[in-house]
Amino acid sequence: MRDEFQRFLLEYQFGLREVETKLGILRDEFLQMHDYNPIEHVSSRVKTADSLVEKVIRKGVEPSFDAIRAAITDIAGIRVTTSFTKDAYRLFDLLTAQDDITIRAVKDYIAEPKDNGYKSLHVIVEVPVFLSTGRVAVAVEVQFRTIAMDFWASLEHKIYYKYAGVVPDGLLTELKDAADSAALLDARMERLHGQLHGPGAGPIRAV
Ligand code: 0O2
Repeated sequence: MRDEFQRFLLEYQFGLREVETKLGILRDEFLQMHDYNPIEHVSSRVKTADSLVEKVIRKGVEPSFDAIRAAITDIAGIRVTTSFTKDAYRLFDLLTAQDDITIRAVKDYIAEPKDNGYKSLHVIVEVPVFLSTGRVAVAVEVQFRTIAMDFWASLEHKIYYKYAGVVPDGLLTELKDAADSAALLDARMERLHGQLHGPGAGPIRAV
């Protein structure tokens, strides 16, 4: 059972590697062709066994590999941090347009931020992984966000855990204000960047 579980998680490790490679290729191509790096930072993780078991129980998922595969879509997760909002969308477009990638779900919290101020573009993709036993489609959650959105989300996450989910109202209001300031900063930086590189240049030009 333990071996089977390790193998199950290994598939997600491989899925991450595939998507990381795709993002790395896009970044290197942009650097080479346009002297521009659209990606500030990429981080990835496979959920720990404990955290996966906790989520399976919390969501009432049947404890079988097939049921977990179908219901828990963030076992493999990648976070792509960009300088500008336009880069987040452009990278999303370039990744999801690849013909071996299948989109399972999209949540655009940049266009429609959560009530607490959270912004990020989430996509669950399926990427093929070729094992000795054949091809498997592995779900990977990719979150695209700017540095400002990421800064806010990291702090909010820490506060949320510090208060065990029951954050005082005053702090919630401050967090929402901070999210609004981060959004203004994003807009301002993108405008300045546009001025520097000429109208319509955009952070990433079409390939
Ligand atoms: P971790 O440790 O980052 O993995 P799900 O619970 O995933 O089945 P949900 O909540 O509808 O379904 O998914 P959603 O909205 O796509 O959010 C999933 C992830 O987005 C979270 O994963 C966080 O990483 C991030 N996220 C979503 N909302 C917030 C928010 O309000 N604040 C912050 N800081 N991050 C958020 P996990 O599993 O919660 O955590």
